[in-house]
Amino acid sequence: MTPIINCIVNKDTKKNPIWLMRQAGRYLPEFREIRKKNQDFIKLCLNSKLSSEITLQPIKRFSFDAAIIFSDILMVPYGLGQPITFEKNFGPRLGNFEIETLKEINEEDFTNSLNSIYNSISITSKNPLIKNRDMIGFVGAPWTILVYMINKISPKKNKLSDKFFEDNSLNNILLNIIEKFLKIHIKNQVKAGANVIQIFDSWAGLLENNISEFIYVPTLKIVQYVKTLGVPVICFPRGIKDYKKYCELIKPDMISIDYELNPEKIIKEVNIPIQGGLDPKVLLTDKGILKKEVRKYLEIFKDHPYVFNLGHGILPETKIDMVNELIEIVRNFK
Ligand code: 1CP
Repeated sequence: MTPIINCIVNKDTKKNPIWLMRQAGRYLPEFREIRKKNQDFIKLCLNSKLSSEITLQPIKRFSFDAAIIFSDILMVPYGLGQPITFEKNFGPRLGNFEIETLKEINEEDFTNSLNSIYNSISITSKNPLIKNRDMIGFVGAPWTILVYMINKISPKKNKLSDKFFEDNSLNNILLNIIEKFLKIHIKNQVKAGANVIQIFDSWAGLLENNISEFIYVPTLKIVQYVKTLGVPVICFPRGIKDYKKYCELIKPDMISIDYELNPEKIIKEVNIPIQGGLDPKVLLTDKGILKKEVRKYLEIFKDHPYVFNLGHGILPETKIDMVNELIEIVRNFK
């Protein structure tokens, strides 16, 4: 059994598997090397050979227990025909779309436009390096995808505009379309060889009201769908205020926690396997602080099925040496 499945299915507490969110990314010199020659980020995500190579980079270097496919949550809006570019030091910038055009997109068109991602999963999952490791596929949660599609840039630079909730009928039509294609995207990834699905709700914490309408109801539909495919689903509702309620309503197979959440509180509140938590900024400090902080999580979760991970993506300025140290601490803990 692969490490994450073992943790989820057998509730094994003897070992803590480890992987890091955004492990295939900018803190790696070998990634930056490829990125320099491939300025168009979308094209890079759609290059099966390079995407597979990037996915395997952190496995080769650190021997993590899971690989996560190099792609992006915003490939779904791209597959729906919404223009999108990634600008240096700015992030994603999305263009306009016509709801009537979106309504006409069918499964085949969508799948064709993202086929190279599925191909990349297929190539990667057959690589000998993935033997005995998990191959994680992923999507953004409906709410987070809606935020990017409507807001068109990262909301952290702009908060959510007041206009966001102005046209709720548009939001609802769009949510239905997003749900439909997230399911297709998940199904295609599983068919290609993903054995775990993670749902990133990076902007869950932005929502003060209407949490049921925009988070619980649509996410539950996606989670239930993943379960019908027979693969476990990990949810990461970053910044959500009430993790307990989220877990009770959504029932993911594993909950990934953000760094603002008190780990001593969550362990009393939920009884499903837990992942993550460590503040990625701790990797920018020194080895003494790192050891103390990492051991804090390992101690708290020592009798609970726990996958070691961060409480958000690894930062681009992270030093390789600190990642090596982190792995050392986790692997030598038990
Ligand atoms: O070189 C570069 O500039 C590209 C940086 C980069 C990378 C390496 C982006 C742009 N996306 C990715 C890959 C990526 N994105 C992965 C690959 C696998 C891995 O984790 O190793 C994954 C899982 C994602 C998921 C993703 N994309 C999320 C959810 C996780 C999170 O960090 O909250 C989000 C919000 C995005 C959108 C996105 N992609 C990239 C940027 C700069 C952003 C915007 C982030 C923001 O709005 O703040």
